[in-house]
Amino acid sequence: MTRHDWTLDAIRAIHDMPLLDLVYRAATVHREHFGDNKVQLCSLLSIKTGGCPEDCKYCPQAARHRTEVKYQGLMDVGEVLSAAREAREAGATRFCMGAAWREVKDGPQFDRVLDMVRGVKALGMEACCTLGMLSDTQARQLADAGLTAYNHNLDTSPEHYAEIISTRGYGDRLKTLQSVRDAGIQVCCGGILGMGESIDDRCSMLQVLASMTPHPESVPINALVAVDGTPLEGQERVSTTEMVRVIATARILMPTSMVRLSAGRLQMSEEAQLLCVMAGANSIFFGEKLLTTGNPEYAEDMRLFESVGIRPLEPDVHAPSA
Ligand code: SAM
Ligand code: DTB
Ligand code: SF4
Repeated sequence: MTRHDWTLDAIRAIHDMPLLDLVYRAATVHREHFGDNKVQLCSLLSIKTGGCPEDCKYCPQAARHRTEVKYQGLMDVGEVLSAAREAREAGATRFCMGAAWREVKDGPQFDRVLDMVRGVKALGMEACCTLGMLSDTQARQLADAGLTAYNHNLDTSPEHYAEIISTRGYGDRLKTLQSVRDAGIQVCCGGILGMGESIDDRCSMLQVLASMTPHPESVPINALVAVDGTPLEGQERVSTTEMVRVIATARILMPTSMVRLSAGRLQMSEEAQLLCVMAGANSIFFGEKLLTTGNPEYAEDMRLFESVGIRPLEPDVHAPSA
């Protein structure tokens, strides 16, 4: 039975349990619902990079931050599909395309993204996009093109949001997520740890996610990658135990969701990553780059997983909008 009515106190009590009890409980829930040693391999490509008008304090792609990110306009369909083919050969079952846009604008660029989605689906992979805010109609067009999932993160709690982003509100995020859900596309929604938020903020964000009906099918948990030139450049790195606590709590609250250990793996030891997997993470981004920052080497990831008997998950051919 999945629940959608968790109180903040109940979530905080889970989050604060002695670590061994917490990981044991999360691993038990994980085993009940998945019972395998599989991790989903997702590939990520930045199809439009930098120059974003938003002011997200963590993001190297915001035009107003002086970072080393180079602007790159929307890629061609052919280029994107050859990257997707390569990712499939390396074992990816999901191909995610990210654009540094505030929102989707109708026109030739959106039409090109729709072609990319059709192309990725034709390769037999799950297709995912993260393009900023969407209207109901745009969400339906993406669904018609065969999009499996749409990534749109809450990033932090409703209480902490204004500290991080001023150019849009929490309500805008929730509205896009509803358009995605209404269009029959799977929801991929999570957040970032290490942006100066309190433990209550982390629990509050998890409460918003767990109150969605149904729960988001995938929940990315990112550790802030503090990039030079962004307002959060000096933030201290989030500790392994803090990551593990949030991943384990997410697993307990949302037992059937894929919990993705997303940004920040390059800064973690192999053991720390395995702890996250033991606490219920069952999906990662692989490949040497996330959108603009580094990620562990593919061969290193494969060697690690093989050495501990973790296998890649097969593609979900029964995904709702497949
Ligand atoms: N522009 C779209 C949007 O904001 O929804 C899509 C792309 S945006 C880069 C996707 C997500 O990447 C953000 O919501 C945030 O959670 C994550 N992200 C961006 N920069 C990050 C960083 N430095 N560290 C960790 N996660 C980050
Ligand atoms: C998500 O939650 N994490 C990914 C994906 N969704 C799009 C992005 C991480 C970006 C990390 C910073 C960068 O590489 O630019
Ligand atoms: Fe733009 Fe997305 Fe980066 Fe915010 S997170 S600045 S919306 S690319």
